[in-house]
Amino acid sequence: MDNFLTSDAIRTLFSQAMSNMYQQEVPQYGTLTQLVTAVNDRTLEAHPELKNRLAAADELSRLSVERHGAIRVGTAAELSTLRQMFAIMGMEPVGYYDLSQAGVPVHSTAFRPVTDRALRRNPFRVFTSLLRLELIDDDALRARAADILAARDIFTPGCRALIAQHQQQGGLNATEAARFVQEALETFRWHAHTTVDSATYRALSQQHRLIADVVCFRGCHINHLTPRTLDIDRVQALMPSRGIEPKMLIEGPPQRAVPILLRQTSFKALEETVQFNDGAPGTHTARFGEIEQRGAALTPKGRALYDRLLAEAGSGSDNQQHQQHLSAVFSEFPDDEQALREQELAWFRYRLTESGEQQPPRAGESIAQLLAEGRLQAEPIVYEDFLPVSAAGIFQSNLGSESQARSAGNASRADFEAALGAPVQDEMALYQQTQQRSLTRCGIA
Ligand code: OOG
Ligand code: NI
Repeated sequence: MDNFLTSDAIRTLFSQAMSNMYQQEVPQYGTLTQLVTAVNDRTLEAHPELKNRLAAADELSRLSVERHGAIRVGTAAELSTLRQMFAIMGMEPVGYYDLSQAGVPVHSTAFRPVTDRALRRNPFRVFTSLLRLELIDDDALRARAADILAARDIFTPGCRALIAQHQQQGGLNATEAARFVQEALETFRWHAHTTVDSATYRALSQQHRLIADVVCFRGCHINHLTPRTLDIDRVQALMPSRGIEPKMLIEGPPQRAVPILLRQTSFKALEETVQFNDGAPGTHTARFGEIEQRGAALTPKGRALYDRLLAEAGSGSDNQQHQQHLSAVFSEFPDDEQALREQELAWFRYRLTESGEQQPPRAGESIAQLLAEGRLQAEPIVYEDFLPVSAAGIFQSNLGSESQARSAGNASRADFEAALGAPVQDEMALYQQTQQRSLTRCGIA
């Protein structure tokens, strides 16, 4: 009756609008997406079985929309309004990431769809960081930064009005949704004029380049978008041939027969000209492009093994060597689906095969037995979240080598949730529920 658009449809409009805006603002991102498409096409051609598998899972259409982005905000009020804005697009805060351990003065969550259906429609997520001003050790500068942030409004009046309207009427029709997307986009647009003079910018930047990035602008510019690649190693290797400078290392686990979690790499943030409000010209380095390749979501046990092996492997300064070393260290991590399942290292989605439909599971029959008889199929659940060590690596690669170690602030999830105005969801609980629901649907208790 109300003709409201679904939140999935609004999220898709929004991610498309963001992608268009960012490709215009950062042409090198457009070049990266072209390279990704070329490599994806080649990979699909070379691996027809992969193409069939993706087509069967209805993933081929999802391939080109598989994107995430990232933003950084300065105040609790900004974070809480963002939560309400993203809710309209079916994106909820999932997970808590403490990056202060890695010398980055922020903590973060991911706004993302949470249901199977919504993830299938469009998995677009936004990695959202809140600056921790309390980690600035200079009192006067901290107060100055807080004043500057208090004086700005990163949301347009139109955006605020549409958020309120959505909350009152429970949805937005097509016209309202289109306006909402346009208004919301303004929050993430780049501004080449800073809100501060050059001296203030320099002072904040000397504390930490990230602080200047969050505090000195009118909005919280989107700092990267991330398409999905089917062959991250190849895109990393080919970036220079397209005039793109990749970061040193691919983050995350090594290449495997059964991919796990998330592998990511990016090109280095570009140095862009800005104008300070005292008229002085300068440059600012914040925006880049990234690619991702996702694999199986791990159980707490699998994740503990991943974290241990990753720490053991350490990091390197040459990607090929690093990947070889990672592969050697990760030989301890089982690399076939059956082992991952039997050792409860990864989450799985179960479905009945045709013969399983004809001869449904009976009480007392085990999952292993049903799988062996070909009545049940198991498929790893895709990891939909982020990795703090990888995220820190991405941040660091854009902060230059001079980034100072922070007094390692304690993880402060309670502070973050207070600022957000809501708890963040536990990603492990979401995966566990997805697995459990699939078993229930198969008639397995
Ligand atoms: C976010 C960096 C983290 C990822 O994909 O892990 C990130 C940022 O630079 O604001 O995007
Ligand atoms: Ni990212």
